[in-house]
Amino acid sequence: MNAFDIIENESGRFSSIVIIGHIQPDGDCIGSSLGLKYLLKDNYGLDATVVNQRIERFDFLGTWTLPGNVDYSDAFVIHVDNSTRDRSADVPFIDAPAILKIDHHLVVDSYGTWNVEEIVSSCSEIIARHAIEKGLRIGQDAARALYAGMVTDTGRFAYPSVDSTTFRVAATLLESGFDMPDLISRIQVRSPESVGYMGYVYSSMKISSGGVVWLYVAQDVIDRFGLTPDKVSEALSCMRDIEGHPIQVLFADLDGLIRVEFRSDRIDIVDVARRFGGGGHAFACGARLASPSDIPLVVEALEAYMPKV
Ligand SMILES: [Mn+2]
Repeated sequence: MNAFDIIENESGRFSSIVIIGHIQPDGDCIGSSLGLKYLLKDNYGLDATVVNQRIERFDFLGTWTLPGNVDYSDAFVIHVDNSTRDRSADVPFIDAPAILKIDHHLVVDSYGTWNVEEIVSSCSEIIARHAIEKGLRIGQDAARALYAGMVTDTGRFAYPSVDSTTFRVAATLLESGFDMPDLISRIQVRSPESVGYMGYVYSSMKISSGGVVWLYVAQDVIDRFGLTPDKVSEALSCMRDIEGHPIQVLFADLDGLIRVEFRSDRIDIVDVARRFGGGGHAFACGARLASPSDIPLVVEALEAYMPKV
């Protein structure tokens, strides 16, 4: 079902439209939520409120409301890029009378009244493709936001999730005429602190005896470089480039727990994430640990998935 059919047919019965992303927002979360907001305004004259946590790097794409400021009692909620209800940027959304879930992660929690769940490269790709199939007008602001989501969630169109449809959708977005090189340079720009952190990552990451690349970013490091959670995750882009080591895992102190992010080059490791209470995609997933003493257990569990040579 086309997501815009659902919005067209159902949203008018409610006093507001609210678009929400997941906690610790990334480019796809911000891009898909703002891109959808612009599409609704340009094509239907609908004003939607976007709710996300702040992520400075994407401020140039638009404005949104911070969690905790929205009344959901008569809201039509569109939740984007979020697999499970507990990962929402604004958990009280679940009490809204109407929820449209649009997501591209493995399906574990169909929390919507309507669920548009497609396993493709990004949530932005779903929204853009539905808009194209529906014949909607895609203005430069919408195209730029959706393209930002696509380009960041695919590692610049390099991940295995990219297929020919991804490029067809991206091509249509480019036809709107937004300044693509300017967008890419805004996304790629790094602060001096961020470059310092990359230096730390390259000199501190480890390769276990079984070949898994891992790094634990403790609170003192986070403080030293002034890192937000999404900045911490940028370590993964350094860790995945080591020849012959297709599995990486990043541990970082976060809110009294240890956030774990798993990545692999086409090896299905999501069972390890699930074993430690997490989930996600086959090649990109996450979990939380209560204590650093569990780190060796996670690394050891991943070693069993390394290709045998
Ligand atoms: Mn995404």
